[in-house]
Amino acid sequence: MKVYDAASIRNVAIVGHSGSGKTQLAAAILFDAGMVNRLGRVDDGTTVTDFDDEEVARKHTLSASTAFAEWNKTKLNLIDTPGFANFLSDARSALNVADAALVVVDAVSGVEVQTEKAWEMVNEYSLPRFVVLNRMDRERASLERSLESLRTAFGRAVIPIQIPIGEEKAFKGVVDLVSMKAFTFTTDGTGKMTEGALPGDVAERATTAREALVEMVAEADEALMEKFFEAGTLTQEELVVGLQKGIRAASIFPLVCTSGLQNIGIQTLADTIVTYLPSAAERRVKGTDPKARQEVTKETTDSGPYSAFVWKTVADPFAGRITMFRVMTGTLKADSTVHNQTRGASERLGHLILLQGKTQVEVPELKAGDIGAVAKLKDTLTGDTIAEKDTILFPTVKFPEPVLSYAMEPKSRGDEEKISGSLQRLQEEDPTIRSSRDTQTKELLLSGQGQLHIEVTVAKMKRRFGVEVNLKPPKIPYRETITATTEAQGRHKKQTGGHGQFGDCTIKMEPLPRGADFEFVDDIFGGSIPQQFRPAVEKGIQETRLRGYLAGYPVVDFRVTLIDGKFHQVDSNELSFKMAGRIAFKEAMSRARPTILEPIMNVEVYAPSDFAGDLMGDLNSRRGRISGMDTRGGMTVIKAQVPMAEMLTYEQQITSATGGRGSYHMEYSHYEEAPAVIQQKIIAAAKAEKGEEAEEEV
Ligand SMILES: Nc1nc2c(ncn2[C@@H]2O[C@H](COP(=O)(O)OP(=O)(O)OP(=O)(O)O)[C@@H](O)[C@H]2O)c(=O)[nH]1
Ligand SMILES: [Mg+2]
Repeated sequence: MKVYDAASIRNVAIVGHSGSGKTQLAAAILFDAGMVNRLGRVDDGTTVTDFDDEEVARKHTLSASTAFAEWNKTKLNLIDTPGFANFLSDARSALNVADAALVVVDAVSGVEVQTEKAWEMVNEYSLPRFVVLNRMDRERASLERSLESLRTAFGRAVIPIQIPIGEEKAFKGVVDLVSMKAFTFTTDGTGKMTEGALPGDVAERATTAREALVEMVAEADEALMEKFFEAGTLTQEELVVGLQKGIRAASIFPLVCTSGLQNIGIQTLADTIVTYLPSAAERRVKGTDPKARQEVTKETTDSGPYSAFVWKTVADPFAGRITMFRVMTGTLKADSTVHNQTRGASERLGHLILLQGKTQVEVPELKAGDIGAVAKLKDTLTGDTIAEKDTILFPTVKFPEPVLSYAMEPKSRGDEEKISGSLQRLQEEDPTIRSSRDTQTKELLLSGQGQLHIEVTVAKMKRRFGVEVNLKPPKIPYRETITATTEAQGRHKKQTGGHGQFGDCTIKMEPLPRGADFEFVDDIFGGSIPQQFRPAVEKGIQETRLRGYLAGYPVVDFRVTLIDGKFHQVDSNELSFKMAGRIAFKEAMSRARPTILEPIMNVEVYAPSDFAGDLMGDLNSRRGRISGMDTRGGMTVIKAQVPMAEMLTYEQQITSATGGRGSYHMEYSHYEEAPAVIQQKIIAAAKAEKGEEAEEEV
């Protein structure tokens, strides 16, 4: 593969709702460009970009991947991204290193939930974009209806620069409204294209559509507007230039028509990418000067200091770590040593590679604007800047916090270490998962963006690292506390033969505010307990309080004051006072009106306003307290505080209630006393579990 410079590179992220045909489109472009010798199909698991076992098995993209094609002397770097909500942060990472986006829309469904989310993300990065109206060959596919939904969602700047020839099953090509030429394709998947004059039945529609396009382009540019008024129309050249400008200014979103599966309209799409979308050279590279701590802007040129941004990492059990980056400035050379500016470490680059899905193609160097990869870096992770020392640092990407956790149980005993090892590797490639040990429940937790995300992570663990776990909803980390002040005495005494044991203490126990945990105050006046034994009383209480009183959860937010006690010259020792502490604690608890605390979450629900009523009703039934409501556009944000225990099944609920249009986020807020009925259930469950454990031990 030849090395390209920025002016002849187009970096394009393919985004959109799941199932709109992004992966299939990439497959068709790669086939038409001769990069692969057969047209890969998602349904056969033969596409370039869905190569991971999980992707093949599920027929969905779960992770962004890159491919490249040579088209009209230009290198197209295509980044295929997932459409599923759980994996959208990967689309964001891809957009971060792309110079333009193809927003793929299903011609039958029109705009869908993730189309809107993808669009918002493309806005975040202010990228020029095309709408690719795909699956035009399907029954009930319609340009008119889709355009209506697109314009409702994204405004009238969405405008066709092609119209289809033939409908549904008979879809066989497109009219390019700029050149007013017809391109028809064979339907055997080979993509053989014939260029010709307009068929009679579409000529009229094409003329009307072209007029609308010309007007839109003229509107977006003053100089063109004048020409348009003078001449009554625009020349083809003027139209091309006007479109190029309008696309860059995000004032025009051109729409093209395709069928990725039938390989129709794909070559015309590739032409459009080359003609209209910005080259990598147009990007202004932004970062901070690490020394001056000031923002710097640079041109994308291959001379001068090198810099690259790491946008993704893949944990391959065989090839090791694969680091994917975009060269931002300068030139990276194979077999050289580079500097990781983020970590202040040096890294040895081995082979530089281009990734055609999973296939690695070696190149001697990569120039500014290109996207490539390198294997086996030691310290470099996603978000890092590789750059000549102290020249530039790129902003890191913020990944979303996990919204859902499951508890993991190893299928075979002793696999814990393998689990954490493989999770650590997977975390490198997916910064949106977290694993942790709950200090209280002792469970190993896996947290992620949703149920599917967690399931896929577990499946990857099994396939790649051979580690199997069972998933179950996590235990709720309840706590116990007291509500009344009491005093109690604890006496431990054993005097049967030989050396005896004796310890005696009196404590005062009082409630403290939430979050205060546990305090121990030594308030003994005089020597009723010798100094050296007093810490033993505290130790005894500490150990017991962590084992709980009502249902086995730690007792928190109380103070114990040691006020009195007795000791024996010979029989008293540390152990005796520890025991005395325990007894006093239990005695005090029995009268301190203990109660159970449950964790409360701050929840934010985001959904189309039509669902607001239902969702609030549902939150109420989950013992939630609505604390605020806000509308943005057609969307409503509901804020509420809801007990964690009621949120375990929320993902399924919100997905089914809103047809996948709603999403939510939650984080821990505080602990609160659980209602009496709930407490009874918690206590009963704890007893049942204890019974089981006892049985197991037998
Ligand atoms: N009829 C028809 N089917 C298509 C077309 N493009 C894709 N498909 C089918 O639609 C399904 C989804 O296609 P994909 O390419 O996997 O869609 P995607 O957008 O990549 O989906 P995610 O990876 O989940 O985001 C597959 O069964 C494809 O065969 C098309 O142009 N026409
Ligand atoms: Mg896909």
